Amino acid sequence: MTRFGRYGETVTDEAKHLLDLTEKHLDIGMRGVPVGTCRTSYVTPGEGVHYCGYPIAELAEMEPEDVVYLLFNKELPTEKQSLEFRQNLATRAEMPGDLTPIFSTLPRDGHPMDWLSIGIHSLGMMDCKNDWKEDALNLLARMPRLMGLMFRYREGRIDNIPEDDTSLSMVQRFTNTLQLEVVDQEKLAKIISVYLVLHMDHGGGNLSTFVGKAVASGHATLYSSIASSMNALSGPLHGRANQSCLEFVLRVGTSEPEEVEHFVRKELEEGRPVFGFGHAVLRSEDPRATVQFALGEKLCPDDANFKIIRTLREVAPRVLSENPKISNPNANVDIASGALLHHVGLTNPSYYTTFFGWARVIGIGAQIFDERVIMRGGKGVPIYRPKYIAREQSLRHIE
Ligand code: CMX
Repeated sequence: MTRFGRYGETVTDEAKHLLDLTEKHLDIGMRGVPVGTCRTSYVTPGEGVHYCGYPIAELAEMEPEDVVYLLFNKELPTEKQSLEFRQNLATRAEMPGDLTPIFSTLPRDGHPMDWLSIGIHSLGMMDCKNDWKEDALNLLARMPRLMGLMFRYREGRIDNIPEDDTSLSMVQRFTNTLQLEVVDQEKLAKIISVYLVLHMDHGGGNLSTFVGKAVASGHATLYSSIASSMNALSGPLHGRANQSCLEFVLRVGTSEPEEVEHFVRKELEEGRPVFGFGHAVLRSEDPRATVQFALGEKLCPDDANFKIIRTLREVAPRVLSENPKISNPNANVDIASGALLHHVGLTNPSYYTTFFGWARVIGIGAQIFDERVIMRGGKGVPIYRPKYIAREQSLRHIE
């Protein structure tokens, strides 16, 4: 019997309550219902996400390229493998065509996630190998340039865009294309690097990953599948929560504990969520939040927004704990990422989900590759077809 996970559960242990399916499992968005297996990552209530067995806190400061290698190869690279992998990515990085005619006609006030989805679709129309791994690696190698170009076209900064130096790291290629003037480039690179590693993967069943794998199961292209994932990620209940979180922090506007507590209580009284707190699976502070708080203490302890989230971290869990319905009153990943990005000059929260999307292209790409090429002895998972049970309305004309 296959054993997996640090706690040595068996696949059968995990799946056994499939046998106990009852009506209470229906019309709940499949929450918690096992439907497959995942080779890249899993989430535990105590330690959060693990990539290929490594708790995320152990990986956070690594180079993103090495973590990409881990997700695709299920082991960390040696120094030699790391170097060869970077060289390999560099050979894939050149854009397969010109995005100018596409990006110059998109509405600038359209949401950046819609731009990202269109950008990924466009890359797929320009060059698709119809090979799951090749396409996943090509796409992730082209993402830094795509992201940088997208920001520049949206902002109308289309003159003198630097050439893409493919020998640079993924993060440097993005910052090199973006050319933000006012910031400390080293800090910017560090914050994006940690952000990317923390957000690459989060188990198999989150909405965007599930959607990407479902679309791929019908043998749509890798690019169409991942563009669909990005559309799923753009929803305010999913990836766009990180945008809402910084908007929330900006609304708090003070780091004075009593005033913050007053603000939090008022939000709850008026039926609004306290953003950046709570989680569907975790039952302690998300280690991805802990890592970002530590990074903020190092890089920007006196930043006004960082001071707000530091106070929120002290105050909100205590207030939220007063409601016994709330399973986890602690900070989640979104509490800190916005404040850090804002500090280094990425001040428009509507962009934040695109960073999340950039990171997830990697984990979702690796999961699609596993499902299409590795699972079921190489046959791949069949086309998704869950069962919906007929309700009385759909049976109306049957006597
Ligand atoms: N503020 C206000 N109410 C909250 C809350 C919060 N931070 N966290 C939980 N609750 C409420 C839920 O809305 C739910 O209320 P109802 O029973 O009226 O529906 C109740 O407490 C129980 O919720 P739960 O079982 O503890 O958590 P859920 O799995 O239902 O929800 C989440 C998880 C993240 C949607 C929720 O905690 C929330 O809305 N948080 C604020 C928004 C946020 O920060 N989102 C980013 C999530 C990041 C991530 O997923 O990694």
